[in-house]
Amino acid sequence: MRNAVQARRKSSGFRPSLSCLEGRVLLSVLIVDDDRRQCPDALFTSIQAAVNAAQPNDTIQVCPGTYREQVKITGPTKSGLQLIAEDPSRTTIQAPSTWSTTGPQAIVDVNGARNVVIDGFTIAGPSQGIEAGVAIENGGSATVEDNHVTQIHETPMTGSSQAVGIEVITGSTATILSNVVDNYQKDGIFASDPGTSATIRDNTVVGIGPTAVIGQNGIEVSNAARAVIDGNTVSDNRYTGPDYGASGIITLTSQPVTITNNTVQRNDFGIYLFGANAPVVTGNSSSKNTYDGIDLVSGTNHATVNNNDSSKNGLDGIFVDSSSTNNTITNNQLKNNKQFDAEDQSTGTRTSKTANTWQNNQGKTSSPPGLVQKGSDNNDNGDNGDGNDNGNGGGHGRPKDKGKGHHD
Ligand SMILES: [Ca+2]
Repeated sequence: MRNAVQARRKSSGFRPSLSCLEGRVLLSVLIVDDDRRQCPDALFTSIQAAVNAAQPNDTIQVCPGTYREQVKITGPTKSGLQLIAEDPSRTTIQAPSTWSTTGPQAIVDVNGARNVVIDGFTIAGPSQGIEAGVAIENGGSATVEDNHVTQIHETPMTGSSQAVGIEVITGSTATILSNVVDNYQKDGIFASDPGTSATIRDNTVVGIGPTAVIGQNGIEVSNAARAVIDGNTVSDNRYTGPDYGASGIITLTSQPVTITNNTVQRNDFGIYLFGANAPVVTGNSSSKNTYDGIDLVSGTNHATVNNNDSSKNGLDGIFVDSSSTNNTITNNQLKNNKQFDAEDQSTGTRTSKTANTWQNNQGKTSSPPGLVQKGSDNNDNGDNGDGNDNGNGGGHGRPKDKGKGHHD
């Protein structure tokens, strides 16, 4: 293993060289400790100093401490770097007092470097003008795993849409796995722009609860990004101001998005598909949201929505607007939703003269009638299950949702 101290000592008898290995790469572990208490032999006291010294594919082991700095991992000479801490509760990268004059004000910024790993940190604001806890940008790629990304906001929190926990933008790729993201300003996790692709799995994303300051979203995919969103728990994104709502999971992209096995609760909208093309929404639980559990709106077409549980929402279990057609909605469990378990405002030649196919959905109330059936374990003595006794669903005060890129 290359020793960085020896590499600098020309008097040393052994002077390691990478070039003589001809195609093989000798990997280093660069050790960082802010105060050299946990790791007395650490060569570096700042993470950025270790990044600057690292060769591609090196490991940077960060010992417990608080690192008040911006970490910039820029360009192909930093590809493959692995920044590893053992325990987020003991190792914090704190927003710096001054930011780099170039690039986004992100605490950790992966800019064009590929196959970077960020694992095991607390990454924390707040800071004025902050854009992200972690940014992957300009064609970079990274795995962001087992971190706690928190307080990515200004002080006091403002209505500015720029601050998000983790962002994947400008044609970048990321796997975002098993992080806790909370106390963010606009979004917990944000993927955007053509060529961007994100796998967002097993994260816990928690908004600040009811607020009139900003319409938050837990996970947002927009502007031609694609994403797999699986196994996350997303809650407490609620906007109490006028005109807009906040979402647990929102897609504003026509690129493929798969939303599976998430638990989404206590948001304004649970899962909100806006102009989506052939999204797959399967196996999610969406409950206790202010408005709807699942929305298909603004020309969401060819969606597959099946085996979801949508219950105890303030308006509908599943809502489809008049512009969303050719969707297939099957085998969902829709219970105890205050307005309708299922509502479809489209018109066409499919189920109940809507433009969509509804089959084997269990519920009690729908508009128009016939979108749901009562389950065999349901002993209510009602009629055929259409339960259309709650009005026509128009004018019920459902606000628009609003993504990061949608300004007032
Ligand atoms: Ca330390």
